[in-house]
Amino acid sequence: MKIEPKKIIVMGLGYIGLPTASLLATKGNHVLGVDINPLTVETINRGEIHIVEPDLDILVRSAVHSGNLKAALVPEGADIFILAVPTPFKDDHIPDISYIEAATRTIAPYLVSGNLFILESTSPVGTTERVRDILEEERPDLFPAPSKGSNSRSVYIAHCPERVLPGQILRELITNDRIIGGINQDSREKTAEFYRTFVSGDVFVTDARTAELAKLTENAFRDVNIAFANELSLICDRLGVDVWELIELANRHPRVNILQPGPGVGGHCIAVDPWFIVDAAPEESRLIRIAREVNGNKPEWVINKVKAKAARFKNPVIGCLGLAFKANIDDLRESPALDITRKLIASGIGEVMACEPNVNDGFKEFPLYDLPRILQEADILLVLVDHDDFKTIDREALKEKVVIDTRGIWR
Ligand code: SAJ
Repeated sequence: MKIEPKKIIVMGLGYIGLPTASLLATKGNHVLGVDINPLTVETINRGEIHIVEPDLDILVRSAVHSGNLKAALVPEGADIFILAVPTPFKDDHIPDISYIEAATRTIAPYLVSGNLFILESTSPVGTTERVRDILEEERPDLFPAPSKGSNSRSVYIAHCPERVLPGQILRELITNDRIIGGINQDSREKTAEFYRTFVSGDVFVTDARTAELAKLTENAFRDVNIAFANELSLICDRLGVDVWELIELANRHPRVNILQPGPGVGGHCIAVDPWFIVDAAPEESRLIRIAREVNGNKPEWVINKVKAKAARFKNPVIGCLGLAFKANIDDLRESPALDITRKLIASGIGEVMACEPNVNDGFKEFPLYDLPRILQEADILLVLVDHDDFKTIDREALKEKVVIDTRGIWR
């Protein structure tokens, strides 16, 4: 079956919007990516990228050179509008959907009957309905009277949460199953039809609220499971048991699959999204809240470990290995490794030398050192990220050093 190319607007050219826009463009669609940052727009229009993700540079270059991907500061008329703007939280962990609201209002004047409006941003429950209400308020002409039935709306609105893993975005954009939460039956079907043009995974349809909560649930599930591993690491430390060996052995049980402890949970998703559930149902979300607290407190525990070891030295050199929020990426957002390193520097308990092989000259907050130099000079080595670069070092270099390995890579 030949698929008709569509004109598509993607609002927000970040870690989700840019790969999505580029992929859709390489499938023959005419895509305009819209971002409020002029530098981002200029960079993409040159066929370059402003974020690091494997193979994204190649995809963007080819999409821009084919003429199917352009970037701009303002949208225009199209068949399909996709929102991929951030949903951070405010103080007290209250979700901030203002970027979604603003992008919805920006798009409203360009909508015509038959358009598809898709919210991909991770969203608190009720956000898709809020989007519908904003569009109805801004464009009553597009929403026929209720007497004509709930399926007679002439703009189709759905939530289709992104689920891709940073580091594997391009593959997962195609292979992951997708959940479509339509505001009504027609919206579900139209949106599912569109995703089936470029997704090889299964596409499931449901209502908008279920789709919203499904995405939050996936990340809360992972957070709770990492919290279990992090709590075990504290218990093991107290009882003198090697947590890595313990988990390896327990995982030999056919129905046990414990995740790995670390210095805390970072990134812009797992450390954020569970709060959207807690905010919506605080009395019921006791386990989810506690898990967030367990993971949130882990950096402080690591810092106290380092302080206890440092007390044995006079002005020790502390080598912090890794700043990214997880292995083999350059992303520093909500990174516990960065948080710990900053606090160790501020504490003045010794000289801190940090190493992050995936970050280049752009990082100016404090000096970075290469791994051999740190291995030579540090009294205390603190492993914060399980980058491949750190795994292969000669164990001889660790002799005479105090090692605090929060990721268990040097066992
Ligand atoms: N982590 C551990 N131990 C583990 C696994 C992870 O400490 O066993 C830590 C990592 O080091 C990192 C944090 O958790 O600091 C999060 O890393 P991650 O790889 O678990 O997840 P993200 O944040 O990169 O991506 C998640 C994914 N969600 C799930 O796996 C349920 C991804 O599929 C989502 O699309 C993404 O959040 C998102 O955008 O919501």
